[in-house]
Amino acid sequence: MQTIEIDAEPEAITIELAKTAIVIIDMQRDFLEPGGFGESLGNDVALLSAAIEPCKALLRAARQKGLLIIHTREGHLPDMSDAHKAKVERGDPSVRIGEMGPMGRILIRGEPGQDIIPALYPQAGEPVIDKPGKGAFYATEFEAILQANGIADLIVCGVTTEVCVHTTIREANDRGYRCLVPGDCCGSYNPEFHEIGLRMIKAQGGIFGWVTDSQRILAALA
Ligand code: C5J
Repeated sequence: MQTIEIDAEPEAITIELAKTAIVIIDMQRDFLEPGGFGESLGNDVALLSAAIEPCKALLRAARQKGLLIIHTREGHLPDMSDAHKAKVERGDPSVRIGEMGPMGRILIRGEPGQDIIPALYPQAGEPVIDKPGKGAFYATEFEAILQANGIADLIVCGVTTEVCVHTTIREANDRGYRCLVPGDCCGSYNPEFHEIGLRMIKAQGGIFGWVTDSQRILAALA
């Protein structure tokens, strides 16, 4: 069983590759491309694109090493029975969840905008978790997949740092998973939230997990 040490803050972390999953959170067209959910909320979606190449490099190395790779997509059933009123009724009514946009109905499963961006598209066999919430655990099969694969540690990438990445690692931390977050593989519409979000994870001795970058993970995997 291969064990590697990855340089990180607040300290280096040693992981067993067979017990580690890469989790790519919500790298969806709805968040990263114009005309989707992210833009409908008034955000500059271009701010998230810096995370694409680091994620791509990490995915390439992880696939070579045979790590479990799990992708998530935020979104709702076409009848929106899994979308709380409190979530839907926010923002401009013409561009809310379920309304028609240039990439189909906003944040609805099966619509082009809800799918993962082509640059990071899942390969056959990689689980894709459709989640109605911000975290990957709520109302999904995520934890069952982790348990079935004997996963203890997560390397969590994706968008946005302070929303779905944070919610997922906080939930994972409470369930006993160690989370390592490569900051350059994450992104936010608000760069300040991204920076502070990363600082929050590693503060207080790593209260929610560890923070590193793709280069340090790639060096450890090489
Ligand atoms: C948001 C996410 N920000 N994937 N979703 O609504 O972070």
